[in-house]
Amino acid sequence: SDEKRTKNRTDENRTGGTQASGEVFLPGAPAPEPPALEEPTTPRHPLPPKPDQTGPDRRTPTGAATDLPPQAVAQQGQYLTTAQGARLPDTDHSLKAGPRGPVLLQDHHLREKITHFDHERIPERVVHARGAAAHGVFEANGAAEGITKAAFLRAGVRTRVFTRFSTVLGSRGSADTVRDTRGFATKFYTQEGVYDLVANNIPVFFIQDAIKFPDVIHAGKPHPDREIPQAQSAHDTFWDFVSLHTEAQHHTIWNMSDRGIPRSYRMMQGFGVHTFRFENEAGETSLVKIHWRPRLGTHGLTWEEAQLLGGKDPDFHRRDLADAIEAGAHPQWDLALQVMPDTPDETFEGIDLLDPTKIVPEELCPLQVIGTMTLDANPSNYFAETEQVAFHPGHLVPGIDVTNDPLLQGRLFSYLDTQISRLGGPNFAQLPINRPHADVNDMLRDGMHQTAVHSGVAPYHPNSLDGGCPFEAGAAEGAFIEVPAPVAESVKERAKPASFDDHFSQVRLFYRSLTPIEQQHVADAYAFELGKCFEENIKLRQLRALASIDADLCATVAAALGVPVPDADADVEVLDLDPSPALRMVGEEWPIAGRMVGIVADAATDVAALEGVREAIADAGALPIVIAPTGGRLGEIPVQRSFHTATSVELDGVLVLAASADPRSAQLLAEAFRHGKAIGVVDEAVAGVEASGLDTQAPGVLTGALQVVAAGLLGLLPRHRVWERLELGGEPAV
Ligand code: HDE
Repeated sequence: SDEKRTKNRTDENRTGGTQASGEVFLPGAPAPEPPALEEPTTPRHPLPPKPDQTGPDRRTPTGAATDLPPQAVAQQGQYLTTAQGARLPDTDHSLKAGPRGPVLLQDHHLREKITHFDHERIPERVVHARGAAAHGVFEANGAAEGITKAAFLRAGVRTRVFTRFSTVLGSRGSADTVRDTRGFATKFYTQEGVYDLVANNIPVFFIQDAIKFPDVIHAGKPHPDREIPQAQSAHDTFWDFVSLHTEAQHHTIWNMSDRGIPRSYRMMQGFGVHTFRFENEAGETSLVKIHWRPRLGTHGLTWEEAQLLGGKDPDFHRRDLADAIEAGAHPQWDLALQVMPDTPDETFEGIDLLDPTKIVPEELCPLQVIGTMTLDANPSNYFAETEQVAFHPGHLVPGIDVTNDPLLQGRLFSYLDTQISRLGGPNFAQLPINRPHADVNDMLRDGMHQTAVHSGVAPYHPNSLDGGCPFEAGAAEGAFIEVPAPVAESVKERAKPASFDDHFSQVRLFYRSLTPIEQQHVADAYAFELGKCFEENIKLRQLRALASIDADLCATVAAALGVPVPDADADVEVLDLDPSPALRMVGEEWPIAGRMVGIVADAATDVAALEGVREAIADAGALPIVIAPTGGRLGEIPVQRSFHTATSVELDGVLVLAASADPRSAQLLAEAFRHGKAIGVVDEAVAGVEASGLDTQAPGVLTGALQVVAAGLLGLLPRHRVWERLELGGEPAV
């Protein structure tokens, strides 16, 4: 029955899934019958290994790090056993003195089962607790060869990767679509050891020194008395901190932009934040900022969409990633570098490269693409992989080294430290997801959860008893040797350089680089977040910071809060830097792979026309979703959403073949309209949808014959939204 279940899941969902129930079917696929779930009957042996339960080490073509058979990592075989392998006759009844009698302490199976269950949870991450991940491959194009000797960046080298996306503030069960920074951490299983790129979707950070990390996180986490609000920055402690601590203003304005509510993990940039030091074969070094560029573009949700999704589908981003991969729409990112000279002062165009609250605008230092990552496989087991993966910015390979950025230096300590408590000891590198694909020959021994059976008698260096093995490598053997970067002669002090002092010029640069609709969303976000604060002084202090950023922004937010516009702090000097158009998210066109188009139909719809339009949508790379008043089928075509389960917020466009007087249909269209979604209405349905209140004359609402409307709608999707409609005030301001 397991085999059957796996098969059902795979065959049907692979054809284009976007719904938990797996009710997504691309046209042309055989009309699926409701899956016949075989009732379990007689034990069979041996069952074939489940295809998706091999460890990550087996996903690499370059060799496994373990000899464990797949059966060892998942339940397999004929009969249920205890953890010791004894076969069990009954796992549903405790051993009792008579059927109603007291339960006997003697019942080992009961105690083993419950005890194991009692310890199933491990502590969640102190930050980035909520996440979703996928396996993939990174292929280098060789453009980095002159900059770094890292072997995995040589032309054509393919390296298996595992990427975990996350929110920062919320607990493990919190909603995906909250306003927050997103983590974007990638483990490269290179032949020179694991390289972790532990990035965020925002290129700057709240603080300039790691010693303040507990402060900013305590301020952002729920209030310690009531433990609310969950996964939100819209509360007093957060705004208290960032308004007092102005170096946080840059990161905060990025959070207030639509980047704080991404449309999808697949549509996020990633940034290494810090500057890294790369070294090439000749020993020449460069200072480098690292970027991930999504092939699908960088897109946000609207605020109302994010709110609706928080209730209707709190797993929206997790589902979106898993479904897209399962449907074959494998997301891709280009890895790109900003390469700057390694000068003694470690600055570029006046920007201190050790200051993690500063970007280097792409217009000043263009990106060079050095390879592409494709995420092509979902994890088989959330706990074993997504939960137990452990990233560390100190997992480096020859050719990539750190700088003295004081934030990065603190991170180098923090990750291993937190993982020892989260993963219960120092041996988590032996977990399948964390195992390097390079040979490991360490002299680390024993400790909690040691699973290796080390041989040899001399786990020390130097030794003669084990023949001196293992030996130290030199540069020629690919050793990781720190770049001998000079350290300035100085005195010990708790201080920061004057070049870290400008907390506002780049914040203004960010705001003034945005398009008007993006700026409006920023203002709306501040108005909402500060509106949720109770302390008047905190609001006023933050408004004063906004006054230094942009007077109009400050005035708009002050008006929404109903408080007077404060003067900017006369002591704060703000430069008018050139805007950076690269910071905008609006204005270009992007591939539509995995975009969802709802098709509203009913029993009277011409089934051949419906099938034709589904094919057209699928051929364009998007996913058609059939919506009808009830579940079931229209002809042979399965209905994927009924009016009960359909929601506008999962759709990127809506095509109406049949108008309905049902208020849920009207609501779906009204929301799609407010959120700037492309809408197509066939001639026969125009009167009906107008009667339900939709303005069919508005931008991005297309009417006409089915083929024309469908083609027009597909033509609008690459823009992400019909921005003109939002600019007309489609969505309520706050
Ligand atoms: Fe992290 N961060 N961080 N962080 N971080 C963690 O490590 C920390 C920072 C980032 O999916 C923790 O294993 C300090 C910047 C990601 O598993 C912890 C400082 C950036 C993830 C930690 C920072 C990040 C983490 C919690 C300031 C972007 C999730 C659990 C000095 C460049 C990784 C864990 C995953 C996780 C510490 C700042 C990215 C506590 C002290 C800047 C993507 O060690």
